[in-house]
Amino acid sequence: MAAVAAVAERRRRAQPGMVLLCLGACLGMTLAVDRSNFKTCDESSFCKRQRSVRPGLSPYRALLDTLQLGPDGLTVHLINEATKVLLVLQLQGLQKNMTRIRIDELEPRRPRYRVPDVLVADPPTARLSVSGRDDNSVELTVAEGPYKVILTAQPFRLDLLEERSLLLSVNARGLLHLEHQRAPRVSFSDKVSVTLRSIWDKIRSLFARQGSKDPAEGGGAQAEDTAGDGDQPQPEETPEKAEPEESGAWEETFKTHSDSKPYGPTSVGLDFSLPGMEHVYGIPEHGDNLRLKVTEGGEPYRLYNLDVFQYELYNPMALYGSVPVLLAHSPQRDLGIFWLNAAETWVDISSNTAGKTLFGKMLDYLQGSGETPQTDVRWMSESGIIDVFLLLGSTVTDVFRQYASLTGTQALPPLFSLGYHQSRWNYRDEADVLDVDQGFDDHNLPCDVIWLDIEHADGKRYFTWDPSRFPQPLTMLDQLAAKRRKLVTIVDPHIKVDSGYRVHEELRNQGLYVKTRDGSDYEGWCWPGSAGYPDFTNPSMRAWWANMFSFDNYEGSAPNLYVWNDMNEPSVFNGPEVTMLKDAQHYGGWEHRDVHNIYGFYVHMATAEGLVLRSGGVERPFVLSRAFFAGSQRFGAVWTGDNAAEWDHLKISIPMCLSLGLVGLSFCGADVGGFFKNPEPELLVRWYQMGAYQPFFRAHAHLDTGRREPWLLATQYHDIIREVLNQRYSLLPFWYTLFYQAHREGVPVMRPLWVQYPQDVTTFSIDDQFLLGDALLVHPVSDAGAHGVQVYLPGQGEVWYDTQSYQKHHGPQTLYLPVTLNSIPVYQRGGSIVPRWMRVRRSSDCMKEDPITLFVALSPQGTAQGELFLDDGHTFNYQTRQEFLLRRFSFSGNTLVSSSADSQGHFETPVWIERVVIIGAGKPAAVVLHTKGSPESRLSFQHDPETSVLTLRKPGVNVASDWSIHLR
Ligand code: MIG
Repeated sequence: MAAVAAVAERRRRAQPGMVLLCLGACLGMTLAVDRSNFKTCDESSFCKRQRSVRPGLSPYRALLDTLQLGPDGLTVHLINEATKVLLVLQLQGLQKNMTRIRIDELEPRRPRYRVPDVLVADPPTARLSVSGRDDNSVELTVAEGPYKVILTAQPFRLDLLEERSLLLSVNARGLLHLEHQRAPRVSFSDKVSVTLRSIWDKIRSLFARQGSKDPAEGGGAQAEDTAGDGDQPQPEETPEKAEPEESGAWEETFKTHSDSKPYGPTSVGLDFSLPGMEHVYGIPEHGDNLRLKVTEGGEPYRLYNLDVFQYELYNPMALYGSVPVLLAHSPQRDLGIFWLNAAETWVDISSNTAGKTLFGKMLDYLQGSGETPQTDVRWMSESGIIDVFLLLGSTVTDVFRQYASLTGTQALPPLFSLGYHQSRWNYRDEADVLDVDQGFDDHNLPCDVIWLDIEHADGKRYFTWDPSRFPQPLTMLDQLAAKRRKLVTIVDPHIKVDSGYRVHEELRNQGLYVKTRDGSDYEGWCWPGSAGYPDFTNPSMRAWWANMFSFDNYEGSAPNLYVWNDMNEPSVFNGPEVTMLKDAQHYGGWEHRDVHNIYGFYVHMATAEGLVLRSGGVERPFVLSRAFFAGSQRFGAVWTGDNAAEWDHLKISIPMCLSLGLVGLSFCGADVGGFFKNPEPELLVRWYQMGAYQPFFRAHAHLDTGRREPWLLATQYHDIIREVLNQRYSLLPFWYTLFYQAHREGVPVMRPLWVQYPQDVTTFSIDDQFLLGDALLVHPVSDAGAHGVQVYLPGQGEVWYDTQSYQKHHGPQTLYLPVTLNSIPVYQRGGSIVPRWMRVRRSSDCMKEDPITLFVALSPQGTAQGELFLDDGHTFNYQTRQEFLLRRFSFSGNTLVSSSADSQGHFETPVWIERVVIIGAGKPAAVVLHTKGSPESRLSFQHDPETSVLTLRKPGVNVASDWSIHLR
């Protein structure tokens, strides 16, 4: 019952009256979010104001006589004809087929936030030149790009064209809406006048009903002081001058919380039209399908990092992380839109074909009468500037690379972190941890990491240990190290306000906490009770934090201890929507409003830096984070938060992780087993089978659930779990290589089918299966009592081999496959080569020098290719000293060749090739091995005519060497 009490306490603090609901949920009723805790677009005043701007003629006009063209791109002023407020547009052609557009106020009263630290560098520009001009437009040509930009002055719009086809238009619907900063109507330092003002506003708005003017614009341009010096604007005391303004513009309340909005309305919005596009993806994190839905008429997708208690599926509500990147796909083309803004953001999607039946669309097509399909995307953010990158493809891989060139690629994880992680809230004490550790050995199951949740710390004071339960952490860590296993401890960003706690004392004394509007330390309610929130947007704070992970500062930590950042949205139990007040103050004078979505990114960044620092820059970090933003892939892994032991939650882990992979965050997983509630054995087994084929593989559970270490299942399930853990561990060389490719090229590890089969319309909405790299197709089983699944095998002329039976199937086809509880369908594509470690041991560290078996699956043409990346598995030496191997294996003309795919890399390793399994091969008369400098030798082999599997025994060559094997 401790758990119920803990959660109940949390709910009590957050929302009195929620206790009953939680108790009900904890007792096993269907879980559901309390939606009233979170804003709808209508309840978020800027979203409502933005959305009330209707498509039509834009009030903005580009002043072509202000146009300037320089090496850094083009600038031109835009005027809002209604308010006469001037904006400045900066347009840059970027190398690699991208365009960047920034729009800001020409003379802002106060500078607007520009998101730092997300871009890895200033993106190299490509020269723009004017290639045409008339009274109302300018045509620009991008030096290295195949595309042109046409700027139309009135109404303002931009069109990006390649050859004669229109790729994308900006402001074609006229939804550009930038709320310029204006003088406040009344003093906000005087609460009385605030109250008076709101009464006044109400009276005025009653009288103003007849007025036809857009109230959001307020006509206040002449009245306001635009000579801002960048400091706090001086409020005016002239309510007489005030025009009616929509409620929420200067002050906003939600439930019991009020947001003082000292700078007034500052939101930005803009639309993008994508002709020819019917399928859009991305903008995680949502508990929703992979393919985004049309939102017009409903709620837009919301991006606002929130700790959503018992989140519901299949809706556009915001969750823990935000990546403002959208991908558009058609059989002809792929595009991306990266909206670099860290404030609360909403995304509306509309389509001219939505609502049309497939039949209707076909009729249109046959009669040639239909419009071209088109998707329109509208972005709305509460503050900041408009800063958007248009990633023009043309292929989806190009889009991945373009985005990676801006925000970086997935950090190369330490090998161990690709193994299996055993977590729960909480392992009680040291003995419990060591028992669990021993349990894996006793049951002959591999495991790399055991996790400790918040109860391990002394009174939720992170960086400390509960003295009675964890009196000897170093001894415990040593014992795990002897098993070649790791420990992860949780370190959350809420710091207990306690004068006896060194972390708090230092942060307070150094002024490193987030501040309230009036400059005192902001305090919120969280696990430790009253807590301060370190201001991670401050570089000095991050440096201080990173330093806390040194072995001296974090007492009881050791090199095999890694870290987990939770609650970094940030979660504040008694804050609005369970997060921080938007008018809280950050480093540089920015409001929390401006930086909200990037807070968690910085926590993750500083923690990862800490782990690098503690080893003097030698060891690669592993940090799991719940909140994230664009670029978080550089710092480690993320997970999908507090899911539930329900079949729908098992299903949704596929589109949730696929969406993250599409926008760069490959290292994604969901709590195996489901966080809330107790899974029935079948669900737990199916979840292991799913999790084993997802990038981050961790079982985790709520404090209040029953224990569920795998051996606690009835014995009939043990072999099944062992089998699936073995499959995971055998595939580690493959996973590791996929992560290296993600790290090097920015391509996702776990991929939607359409990424590999961009022409195949059937793949565009598939949510229940996925690819690992381009080699394995996984169709997990996510229905209770399933006897079979419908598997879609894509690809004209492709063949797929069942990895269990080696049965061969031709694509494209939908195959009904009977299933038992023992396994899930996994296929290897003919044409791929997958490396495996066939002897599963206690942990990945025990296996990393084991010999490799190559699984060569032949295409119908008798060819196959694959890669293998190897290094020491844990340091940066692959980067700093080029100590790695990237091997390429390719099979054609009955010959398998091993060569180096990167001659820069050198790595001495005992790893050798112990076997080659060729799937789809005939029986050769002889098999001959050639290596440099030694005479050719014959290999023994075995051929199974039933399955067409040819097994070559003991080539015995070192994995670093060049060799070839010939089938004669
Ligand atoms: O408010 O640390 O998502 O994985 O076990 C709950 C306790 C706080 C939420 C995390 C979950 C973790 C739990 N945390």
